[in-house]
Amino acid sequence: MKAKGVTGDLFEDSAAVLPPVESLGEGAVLLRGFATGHDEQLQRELKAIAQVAPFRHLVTPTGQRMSVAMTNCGPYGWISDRRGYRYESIDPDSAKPWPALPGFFLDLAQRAATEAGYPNFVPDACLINRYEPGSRLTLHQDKNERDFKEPIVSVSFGLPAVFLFGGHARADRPRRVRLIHGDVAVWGGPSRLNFHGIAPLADGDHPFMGPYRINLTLRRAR
Ligand code: MD6
Ligand code: FE
Repeated sequence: MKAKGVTGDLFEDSAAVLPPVESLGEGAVLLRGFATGHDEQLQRELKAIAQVAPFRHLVTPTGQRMSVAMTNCGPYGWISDRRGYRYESIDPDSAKPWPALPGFFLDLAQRAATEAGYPNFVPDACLINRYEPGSRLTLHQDKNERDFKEPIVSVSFGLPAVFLFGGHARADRPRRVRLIHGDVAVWGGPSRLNFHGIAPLADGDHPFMGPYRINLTLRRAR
């Protein structure tokens, strides 16, 4: 077993020893560490958004409470309730529009999409997922958007997670990809409708995010 210590822990979470760009399949790419170096700004933006549109646990159409807490920013927000999954321009909890998409999020998403080969990405929705240890997201496809030719940009912060990346059928055995603070996955083309999910989050305390993983998924909803 590897000795643990301050440097050992840092190296385990270091992007430097892994390829900075890795293909996850046709049209899907992982940009390791692409979103690092903006921690203070990220903290400010998340706090401001959560003040207007607090994180909440949505229920699925079958009435299950999701273990991941969610909110949104941008013109459209993804929601789930007894009536189904959909995008709405008004936050059902506050009856107000979702908070504006920070320029910082837009810029990050457009730079990542361009890097991945999608230079004309203009997101109009940003779902913000907050995981705590034990939270998970079961295998699903993202198909509430209008145009599946548009990619998705997914940004990970805080605690590490295991991203499950399957195929076009729910039964296809998913590969497991570790995502850490600052990693960005861009997802489109032939893998746009692949099943994917997040394995139950392990215990941990991130030096910046505390006991949470935050994921931003920026999409073109309409
Ligand atoms: C998450 N992500 O990483 C959940 N969907 O917390 C997703 O469900 C997802 O990362 C589509 C494309 C990329 C993703
Ligand atoms: Fe998804």
